[in-house]
Amino acid sequence: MKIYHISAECYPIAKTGGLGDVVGALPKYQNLLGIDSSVIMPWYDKPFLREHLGQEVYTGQILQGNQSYHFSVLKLKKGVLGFEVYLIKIPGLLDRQEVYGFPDEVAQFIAFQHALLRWICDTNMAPDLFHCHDHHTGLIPFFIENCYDFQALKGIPTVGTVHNGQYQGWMNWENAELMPAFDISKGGLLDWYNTINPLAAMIKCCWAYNTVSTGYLQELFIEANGLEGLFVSEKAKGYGIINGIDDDIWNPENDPFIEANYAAENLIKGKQQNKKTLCKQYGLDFRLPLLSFIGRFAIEKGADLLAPAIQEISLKFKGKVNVLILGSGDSEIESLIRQIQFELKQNIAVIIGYDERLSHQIYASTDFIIMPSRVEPCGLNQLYAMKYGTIPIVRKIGGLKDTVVDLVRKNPNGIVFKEATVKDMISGVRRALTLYNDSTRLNELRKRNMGLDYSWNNSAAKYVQLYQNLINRL
Ligand code: NHF
Repeated sequence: MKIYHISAECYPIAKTGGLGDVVGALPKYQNLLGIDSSVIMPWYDKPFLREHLGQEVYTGQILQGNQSYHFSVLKLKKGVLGFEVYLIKIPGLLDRQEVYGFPDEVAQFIAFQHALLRWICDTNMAPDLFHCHDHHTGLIPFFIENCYDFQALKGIPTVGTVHNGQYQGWMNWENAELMPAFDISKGGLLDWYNTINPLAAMIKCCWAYNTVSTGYLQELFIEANGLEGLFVSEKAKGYGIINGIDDDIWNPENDPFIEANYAAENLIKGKQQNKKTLCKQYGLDFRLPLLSFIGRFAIEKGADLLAPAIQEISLKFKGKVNVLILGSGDSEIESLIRQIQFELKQNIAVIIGYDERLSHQIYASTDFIIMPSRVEPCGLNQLYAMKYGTIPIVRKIGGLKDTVVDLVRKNPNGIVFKEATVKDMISGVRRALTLYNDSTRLNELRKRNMGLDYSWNNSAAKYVQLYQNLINRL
């Protein structure tokens, strides 16, 4: 079985969030199950690629409106990632350092999808199934069925994974001109309320869609940034498959980024040593409980609640807890967090930016990870946290609800609070501090969390089963 994952991100080549982690791990675990799973992604001007790029496998040309673009398909050197990666390089469009945020993003992702299908058609490289990730690749199921140039691919099954339904890739109808010629009578499949909506097109045209947790799937039926009706009407082909974590990268026993490696047997000593180093680096007293947030400063992640919650923590639990924040994003949220740091000075560390190495060090050192998300399709941070013997404090939503079991329930692994409000966050923190003072229970929980299996093994097999079912339908 030959599968192509099509994605804008793939760790460690390019990652801005969880999508990169998933696409950087899932194909590897699927190959271990005996299928042939590879990734097709845009080429970026990144150091990792300069170092590991192999040969060019194809050159071609596409037309966008009146503009013609040459493109090439490059392959990553064999054996670098445990799966093949093909990179689409289009000088003038897909040749930049950053993944997102350009004014011509619409043209970039249309060209990416167009070029990769052109190459596959021309080289008889057709897979048994296309697995598309998020709206950047959402036009593929439509293109292969309705574009005159891709008739050879018609009828190949497609799976569309929704990692985040908030972003849909909306574009106005003038952009249809940038697409490869398609059967205009099928144009309605691209449309959602008079705009081209690639995520909607993906849901309408793919053979099956899934979200990255069952909890999130249920939530999308009620609230999906305008697409809830569509998710409901296509419910029969919708699945929830929880993400896993890549144990080769996220494992305190051999993580090269952390000061002291540790396993469940010596977790107290190991975490303690890592915590001492991290706290020293940021001027925090390591004897106090450490509460951390890692992630994007976005409303969706509840990051706007951090500054007022820290304020409240400093009043209610003055000198009793340290808070550490690593993240970047919304500039308003960022400045509120900086301001609170400036005002408090004590018991707080803020690192603005994205730092993969530091994030590993935080999971290994911190006592608690807090996630006050308003929307959380799966959430990976709580899974990384557990793997490092850290206790997650999460809002009861999406994948967090599916993976974190509160202290009062059977087989707990964390603390769950109900609403994305400062009040509920504080009650979670209060319970965390009580737990911290009960070291026997705390260590029991930490140990249990380290033993939980959130690896990709189960979920990779679920996807393979889904592929098989779709292929069998042919
Ligand atoms: O885990 C990867 C990630 C999810 O909850 C996460 C999110 C984006 O918001 O599937 O995608």
